[in-house]
Amino acid sequence: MGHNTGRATPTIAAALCALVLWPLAVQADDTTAPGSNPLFRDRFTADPAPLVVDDRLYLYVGHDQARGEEMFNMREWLVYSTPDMKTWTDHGPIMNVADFTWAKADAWASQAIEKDGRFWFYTSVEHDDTHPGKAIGVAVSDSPTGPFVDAKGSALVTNQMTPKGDHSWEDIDPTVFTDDDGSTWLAWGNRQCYIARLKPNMIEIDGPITEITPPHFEEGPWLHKRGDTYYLTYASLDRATHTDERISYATAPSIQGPWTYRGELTGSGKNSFTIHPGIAEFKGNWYIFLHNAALTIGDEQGALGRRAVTVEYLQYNPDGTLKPVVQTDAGVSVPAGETAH
Ligand code: FUB
Repeated sequence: MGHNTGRATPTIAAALCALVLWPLAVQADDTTAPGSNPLFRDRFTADPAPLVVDDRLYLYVGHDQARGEEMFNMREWLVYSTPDMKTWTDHGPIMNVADFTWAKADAWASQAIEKDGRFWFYTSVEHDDTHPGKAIGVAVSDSPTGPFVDAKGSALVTNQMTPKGDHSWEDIDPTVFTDDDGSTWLAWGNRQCYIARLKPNMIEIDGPITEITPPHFEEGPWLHKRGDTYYLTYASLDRATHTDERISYATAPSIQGPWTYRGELTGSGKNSFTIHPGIAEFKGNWYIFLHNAALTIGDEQGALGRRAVTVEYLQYNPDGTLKPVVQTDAGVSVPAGETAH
């Protein structure tokens, strides 16, 4: 063996040591080990949004069926769940774009939360020609696995409600967060980032829509809180230096800000222009779900619309800032803190 070159005979201690370390090395290199990336390999998935309910973590994703030259072909959302971040149950589709009668295409990014015993699913779609452009819909279910039904019968946010933006896909990528006082907030956007409070009925905006666009904001905001600190994590694009999105974040002492930019958290997703964060604490660890385009299925290779969701540990410094995250093949198949890729 190459690593023994120069030694006449390995000692028994060295041999025992190698035997003890060998399973770890194999696990780190084994890209099929439970918890390794990408999480789901039989279809293309994007825009992961975790939700913890009791002792399971549910993961909502968009299903991309793009082929050939198509960029995206997303018509439905799927949900998976896990009790341990290693074994996943496929619960299938929870909703189709057609279930929003006023929408005509594009099952883009979403997030579900639980409130008052029901599950509320906020998502991005293309509105029909009565309100041209992207829009945000809200659906509801009594179960995290659906089925979800349109809760409002019309869009919660349309392109016309945010006149500042000069493009039609400004109103996408909702993130929803319930604060300690019980108020629930919706943030969203592309190029501009907005936040608004929701009424207790969860299907109407309550008060003003406020712009909170942090530096290099592109899309995909995600709100969460740890201790006294609020986090706004998002897909960023510094056009002066990068060609693909990365993840950046800001923090604040309250949901209403002020937000302080904290810099980049990740690099770009492999082969992918987009990247999209979803964050949750589950059974004592924090996780950040992302996507890249490293998966190949048959002839269909990773590309703009052929993405696959991944997960990494999310770790905090003592001052509450986030440790840089690297997208790895090993994912959470190895314990937190190990660096195997
Ligand atoms: O998956 C469609 C769109 O691409 C999402 O809404 C964005 O966040 C980006 O990931």
